[in-house]
Amino acid sequence: MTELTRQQKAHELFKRYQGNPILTPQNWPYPTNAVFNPAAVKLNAETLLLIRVEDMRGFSHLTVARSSDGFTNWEVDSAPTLEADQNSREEKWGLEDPRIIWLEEQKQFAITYVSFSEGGPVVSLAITKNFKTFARLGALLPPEDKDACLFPRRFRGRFALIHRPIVRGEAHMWISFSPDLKHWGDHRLLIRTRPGYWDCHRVGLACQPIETAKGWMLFYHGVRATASGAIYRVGLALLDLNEPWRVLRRSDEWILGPRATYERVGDADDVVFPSGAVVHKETDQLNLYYGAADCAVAVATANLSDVLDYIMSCPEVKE
Ligand code: BMA
Repeated sequence: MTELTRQQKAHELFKRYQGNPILTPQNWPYPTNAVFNPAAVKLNAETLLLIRVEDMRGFSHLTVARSSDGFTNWEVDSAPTLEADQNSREEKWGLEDPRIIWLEEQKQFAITYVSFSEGGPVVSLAITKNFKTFARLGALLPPEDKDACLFPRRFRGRFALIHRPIVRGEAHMWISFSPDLKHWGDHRLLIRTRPGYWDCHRVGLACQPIETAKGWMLFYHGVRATASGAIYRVGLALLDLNEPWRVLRRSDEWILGPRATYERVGDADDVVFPSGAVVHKETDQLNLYYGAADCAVAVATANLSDVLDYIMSCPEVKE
């Protein structure tokens, strides 16, 4: 496949839902400034989004919205679902950008989210069965850290976490390991920013890792700083199924970038920020849920098999 054919394929992979944005502050049962960056899972045949909601102080909390088709008729919880604990220094300035996976061993959902602590943003973990009651397991690693998600199972006896610390101003994606979800170590660089490319300034995990026959499909956001601000776009990588610290493929080009007005204009212009995905195996459909311009929630769809074909046509990553 030539460069141009592949770029064309990347460009056509995802279709924006024609009813976008699917959720805005106008759909909310209480006053908010913005609703964006949702985690997504399937629960009881419904699509459940756990959405970042920013209040008029500029602090965020997380609220559930449910829909039977994943596009329309959202039922939004009438009050915040998971709020910052006002007595906790870890959660002083709110909760942001959740990701969710089903932890097979615990038979519970694991939510990793950003807590805005006095010392900067940290990644915290909460588990739940029903999105009504939550057990908070605390911060996982020191600040500054964001964009984290667990994998649904252990690898060689250890849980694995993808996250994005900022070290010396550099923002690469890392993977770390833990025997008990509390003590984390064996930190390894996973995906770096690429000088010259669209993802030269920052990279961070987008939605939860998606298991496929060929490996873990990983959507990530990449940032380029420009004279008029940052542009957040989305790229794709493939990780080894049994050794997810090994990156097999990575797209040269982005597969989704700000184009629609609701993505180009908002509280933060030119941002598409996926943080949840739902795969419908029966129809091969992948719904990618994303925050648009830090204001609203939107969705784009693709066939999972097309996304897999595309990533297999991308360059192999040499370690
Ligand atoms: C990142 C995060 C996201 C936000 C994005 C664009 O650093 O804080 O929550 O959507 O910036 O503003």
